[in-house]
Amino acid sequence: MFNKILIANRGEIALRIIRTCREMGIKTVAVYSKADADSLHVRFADEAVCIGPAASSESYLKIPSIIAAAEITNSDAIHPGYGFLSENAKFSKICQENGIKFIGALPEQIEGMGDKSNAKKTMNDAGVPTIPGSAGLLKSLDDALKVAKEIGYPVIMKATAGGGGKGMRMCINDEEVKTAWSSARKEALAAFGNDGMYMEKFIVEPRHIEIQIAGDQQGKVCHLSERDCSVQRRHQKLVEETPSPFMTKELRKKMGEAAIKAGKAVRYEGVGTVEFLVDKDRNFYFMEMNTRIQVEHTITEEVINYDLIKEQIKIAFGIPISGKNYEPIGHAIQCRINAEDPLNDFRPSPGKITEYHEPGGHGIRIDTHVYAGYVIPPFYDSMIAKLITVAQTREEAITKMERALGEYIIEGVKTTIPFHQQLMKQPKFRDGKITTKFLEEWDFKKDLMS
Ligand code: MV4
Repeated sequence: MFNKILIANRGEIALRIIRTCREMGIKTVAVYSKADADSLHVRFADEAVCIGPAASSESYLKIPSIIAAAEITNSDAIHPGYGFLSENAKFSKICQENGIKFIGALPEQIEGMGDKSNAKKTMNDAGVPTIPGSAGLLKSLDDALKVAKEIGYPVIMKATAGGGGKGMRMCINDEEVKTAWSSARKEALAAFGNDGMYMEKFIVEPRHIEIQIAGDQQGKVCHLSERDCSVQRRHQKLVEETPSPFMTKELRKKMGEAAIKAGKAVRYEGVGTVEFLVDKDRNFYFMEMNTRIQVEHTITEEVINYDLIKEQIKIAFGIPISGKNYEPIGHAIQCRINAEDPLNDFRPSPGKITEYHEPGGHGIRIDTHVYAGYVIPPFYDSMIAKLITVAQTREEAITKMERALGEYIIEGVKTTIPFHQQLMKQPKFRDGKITTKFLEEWDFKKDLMS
């Protein structure tokens, strides 16, 4: 097994990885910016190296500093966590060239899936259902208008380098396609340095359901069931759950098989996620493939009783997976606790946590790096904890979540706890009638202030 792993990340995920390494008898190296000198990941790792100033671009994203830290500490692998360098093909390649195992996807897999139009073509060729639309990139405005006429309005224009909604436009007529053709390309060029666009039929009020997969170096791929991430605000997930309240045994089998096909098509190594859009008639379509461990991996771990970080490390070392597909047992829900003010457009609320008390008891899991007296720096993302409840049924998991949210004390900063408390009471949420449009339609400010 690996002797020592460097963790190129911070916050709760750095701690999460350190914990599994300790259980596996693997030594750990933390890297940190000057703003994170007092962080728990620095204290809990066996060694720690300061890699630069607070700005991510000068620390957690600075490839030469991270490689240098790996070399001076004699680390034989790097775990990138999520965000930062986790889906950076260049970094994966540089690790490879320096004889350091990157615990994540191969450079060509990251690159292939990072270009969305290319990823869609790969999946379509492999027999994974995709949304009707342009065959590859749009060549001109006339081409865009022609495709729109063929598939019929509404359509959606997407940036091939996009994801997360940037450079994406829904259009209901020729006029909107004309406007989008220039504005979306401009936005994509500014954001990604790439203005390639493709077009699809617009799926009305879809659900976002993703399938967790694992693939090994021997070419075996299995699926670890689904997560429903339909509760999102401006493409930021707020709540995730598994199983999906919309899932049926038959649909899980079909989506699981499609996800395995997707993994096999790129000879996927490691754990990954295949995201699908699911329409009201339970037609499902490939959307994107994520080649990293995700924030919401926790809920899958709870319902299949399986440490996904351990699996990543084993696969990276060359150990074959069992190849068994998993069905969820029970129900798990995760609420993302962010240091944000839900009454003020979810504006970040960094600063000192003056009081802190965590909920506990049966069926509660909290993944966090914060504690009483911790100062949340303003430089990084605002997620400060993941609160996960596990129970036999969805109803019980929701009840447990309400109980846990009520016990959670975080003072000194604004958090999303009150938002989640209101959400858990919403009849539509309780009935599982959630699509990606749910948060747009719910006037949560009114409920938060009453
Ligand atoms: C769509 C769609 C409807 N129809 N594609 C949003 C982010 C990007 N990954 C893809 N997205 C969407 N693509 C078609 N053909 C609706 C969305 C979408 C969405 C998808 C998943 C979760 C939340 C969403 C919120 C708004 C729009």
